[in-house]
Amino acid sequence: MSQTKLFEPYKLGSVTLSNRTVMAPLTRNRALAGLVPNPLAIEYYGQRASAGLLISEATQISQQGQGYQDTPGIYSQEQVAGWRKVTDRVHERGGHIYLQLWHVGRISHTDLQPNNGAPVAPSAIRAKGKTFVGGTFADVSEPRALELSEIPGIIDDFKRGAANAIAAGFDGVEVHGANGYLLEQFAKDGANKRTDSYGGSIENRARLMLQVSQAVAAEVGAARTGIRISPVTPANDISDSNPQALYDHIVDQLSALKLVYIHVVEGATGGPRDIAPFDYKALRSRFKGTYIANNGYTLDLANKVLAADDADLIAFGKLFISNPDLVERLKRGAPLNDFDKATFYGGDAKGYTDYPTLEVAQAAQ
Ligand code: 8OZ
Repeated sequence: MSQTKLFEPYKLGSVTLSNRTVMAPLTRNRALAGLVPNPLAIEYYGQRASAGLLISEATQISQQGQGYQDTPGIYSQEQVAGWRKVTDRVHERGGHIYLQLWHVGRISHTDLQPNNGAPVAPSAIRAKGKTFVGGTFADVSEPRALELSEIPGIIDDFKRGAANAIAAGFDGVEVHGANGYLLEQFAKDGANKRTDSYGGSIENRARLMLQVSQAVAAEVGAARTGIRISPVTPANDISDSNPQALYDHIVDQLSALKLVYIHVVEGATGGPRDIAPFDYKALRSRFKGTYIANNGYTLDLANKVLAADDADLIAFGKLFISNPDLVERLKRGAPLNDFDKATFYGGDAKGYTDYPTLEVAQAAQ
């Protein structure tokens, strides 16, 4: 079995990635006033530019799309200017970076919403779960069901976010269609009880995710538009009665839209890969573009999956938090730094920009 494919270049749309690792989108809650990226983010992403592709932390497309404190946005010119410094640094270091476009839907709190209103959702069903707001964990708020007349505005917000991301220098965008947020809330029947053209059948429930994907692709080009999906994750209290049929349909349509990639969270996000039976190879063969595999990957599993041609790229999350030079460490079979969960969400440079590279760690010995 080839042990080297992970470190071979890969052509993604119009850019050539230096290897097949991807830094997964990772929420870090360190944005500053105006929800502008923290200047530390320039260093944080820059330190990790040897990944084949970086995907930014989830970034809300509107105030309504925010669900946690201190997450960055991509709807104001100040936010665009802040992100520009990040993309410039990544490009200076030879890397590539996509921005993840996010609307949380019902996973939010009135304290974060415009005029302290209710978060929006396909249906007025409150998720069992917490968000982080005002420095503490709080139950998510009771949402209200979106009016049919509001849906075009949400699609427009995604389009604006995509255009802003390109203006900020990103190489492309990833639609956040995963982890129990708005687009997955529409797609899955545990959260969507609508009786209009966005509810009921698989076609109707998938409609918003596909319309957003199409609109974003029309705005910035399908060759710069990817999407993240999580067919069986229970994250944020989401569920569906027939995920295989749902995602077979979604992925057929995404392939027809010629999106550059699907980024698939296999299993429970950040948890067991085998939480529910699901045929990921069916998605792989239905989708003509690039397949990025994610969730719980080790070097061994990455090598196996690439050798079997079951994925094109492998996304690593937590390992990239604690190892800025993850690619070099994997190449050398070097030990990896442990991650500190206490500094994942919020805070300063500690647990953010201070994880040592192999070189620094060895010099300090
Ligand atoms: C962890 C904490 C808050 C948000 C996701 C954007 O799961 C997230 C997220 C992760 O996709």
